[in-house]
Amino acid sequence: MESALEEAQNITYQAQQLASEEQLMLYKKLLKPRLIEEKMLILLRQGKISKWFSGIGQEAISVGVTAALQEDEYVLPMHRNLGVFTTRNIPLYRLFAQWQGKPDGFTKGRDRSFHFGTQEYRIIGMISHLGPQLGVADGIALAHKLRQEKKITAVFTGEGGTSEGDFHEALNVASVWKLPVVFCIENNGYGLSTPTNEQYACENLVDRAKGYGMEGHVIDGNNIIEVYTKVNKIASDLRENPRPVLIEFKTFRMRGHEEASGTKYVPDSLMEEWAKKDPVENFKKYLIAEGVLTETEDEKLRKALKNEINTHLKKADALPQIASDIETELNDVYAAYTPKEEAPSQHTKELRFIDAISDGLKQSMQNFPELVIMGQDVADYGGVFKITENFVEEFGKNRVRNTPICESVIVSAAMGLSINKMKAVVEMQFADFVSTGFNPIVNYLAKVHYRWNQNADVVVRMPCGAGVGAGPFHSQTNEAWFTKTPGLKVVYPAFPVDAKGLLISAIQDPNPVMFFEHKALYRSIRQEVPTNYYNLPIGKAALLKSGEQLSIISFGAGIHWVLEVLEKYPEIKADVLDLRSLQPLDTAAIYKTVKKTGKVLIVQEDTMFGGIASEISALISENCFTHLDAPVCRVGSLDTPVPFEASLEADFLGKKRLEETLLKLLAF
Ligand SMILES: Cc1ncc(C[n+]2csc(CCOP(=O)(O)OP(=O)(O)O)c2C)c(N)n1
Ligand SMILES: [Mg+2]
Repeated sequence: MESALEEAQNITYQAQQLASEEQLMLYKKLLKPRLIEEKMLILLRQGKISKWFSGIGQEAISVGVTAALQEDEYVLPMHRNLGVFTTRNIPLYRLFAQWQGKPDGFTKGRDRSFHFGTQEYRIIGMISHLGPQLGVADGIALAHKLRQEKKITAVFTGEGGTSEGDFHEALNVASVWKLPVVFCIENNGYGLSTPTNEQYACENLVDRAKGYGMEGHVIDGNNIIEVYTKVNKIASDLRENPRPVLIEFKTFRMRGHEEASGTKYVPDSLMEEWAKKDPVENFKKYLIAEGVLTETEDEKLRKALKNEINTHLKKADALPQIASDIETELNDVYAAYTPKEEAPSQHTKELRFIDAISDGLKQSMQNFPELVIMGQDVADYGGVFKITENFVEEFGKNRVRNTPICESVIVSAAMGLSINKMKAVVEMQFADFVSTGFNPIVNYLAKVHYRWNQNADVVVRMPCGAGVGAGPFHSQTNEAWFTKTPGLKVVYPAFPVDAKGLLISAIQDPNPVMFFEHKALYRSIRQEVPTNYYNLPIGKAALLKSGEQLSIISFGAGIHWVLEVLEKYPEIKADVLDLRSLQPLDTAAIYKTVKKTGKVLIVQEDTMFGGIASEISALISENCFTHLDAPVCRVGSLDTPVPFEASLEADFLGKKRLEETLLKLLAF
């Protein structure tokens, strides 16, 4: 006869250092997600829930890691980590309401499954793209470190997710900055249908720790005692000596990627081998063998948990569904915010465009002690355009942070700073390079308020634009990549006074702002700029010139092209509207000028097709049709990449076609 103890040998527990109560506490926490999942599988078969990513067989990792953290330490789980949520004792009806898309969940029906965060429980859920999570953990840990709080942050990824660039970027940054992050890889053998030998070629994923200069551990992910005691020890150490640690938890995915997709591609032998290592059953047998638990007590425990689950399910079922209301949906895209007006001073100083930006940034750093600037070469070097020159002397290297070359994880880290009560300005060295940070901007920063009411207090500075012979990768003005993404604000000043006041506003605003700075204006445009800390409203255009013949609408360098042409033709009487912000767009000012003149020319530096000019043109056609005396005209650059050679670039730029188009429109 096989004794209970022999069966338990599938996993060797070394629980001696834990009191019986602590072992029982872990068992209860381990059992809870298992029983919830068993219930979910029944509901799934009944068609009562839609999608389910099972964590059966992996519970010891979620539960052990979360139990080792302090309650106010952030944990960033993935799609199989139900045990994180239950260990933090979220009332179950709220989880059920979340999965049912009800208002008592965490996303008002806007995002499904575990795609949510909750500050109340210090859980920051994933976005579908997996990787950004890791950089967000860096940012949260950075905030703790800057405030000298002895707190760690734990973040999860599957072994599949480790192939994403974000994994490498996040580990590297955490190591360079010595951030107290516990990176937890749940290696469950598969990423959807892809086995580990098609995912990576090193022996253990933890071997990568060495390459990033951090320590790594392999832990048996099915052994709750090992997970809990080892993570506990690591966590205590990291709180005192902040640094990142990589842990590879070996485990196995016992069900399909999601319930509908099955496990046909998984060899039976593997399933059988791992079934013997079930984390719940083995621990139960161990506790019984050790006399810590009896069968009767286990029965009682299961009954109590099932009762809790059923009671909460009933409660969730009885809760009302969402009553869709379009106004509420639109209002929740951005965090509500009314800026406190800071008037410009009478006292001014002549500044170049670049100095005005630097001035606004410096005064913002003085005004917000929680503001951090991050970017390549921004510290001692002062940034490639010298915007942050001498900032280190005043604010120190903690707040003016040089970053490795990894836009994606720096944007994600900025998100993490915001989650942990700080503010961030990220400098793209050139706006073109935002493409490698695109994902977290359009998918994380832009959507986070709508999804779970978390603001992204981040400004991304975008030195952009052509006319300086810099070629296809240092010349783009890529505002249209962002104006079409709900959740982002897009600001694009053309003058020093606006640049300073709008940058200050952008930093004050709790929403994510893409701040475009045209490089060609940096050292060519000067103005008397108020010396104080003042702000200007985002979303308000400025009427630069007034005339009856036509309206010219533009922004950024385009405005200066327009003013130059009008200087050549002083007889032309035009309204010139400088948009200053593209999102929100001052449609009232646009309609007003169009209705006044009946003719409109929209000028942008970006390539023509699909640019903001097209959107403005459509709005005018729809809203001012009866006032128009001519077709809405656009000037934009050629639909080619930006060439570097001077004559090619001159032909590329819309400026080349501005005068001709303007005269044609006037003559219409
Ligand atoms: C960027 C991106 N690519 C692909 C997917 C589709 N996808 C979702 S989960 C997943 C597998 C993830 O595997 P792993 O990281 O090992 O986690 P596991 O599901 O095994 O827990 C894939 C391919 C995605 N969500 N995001
Ligand atoms: Mg996996």
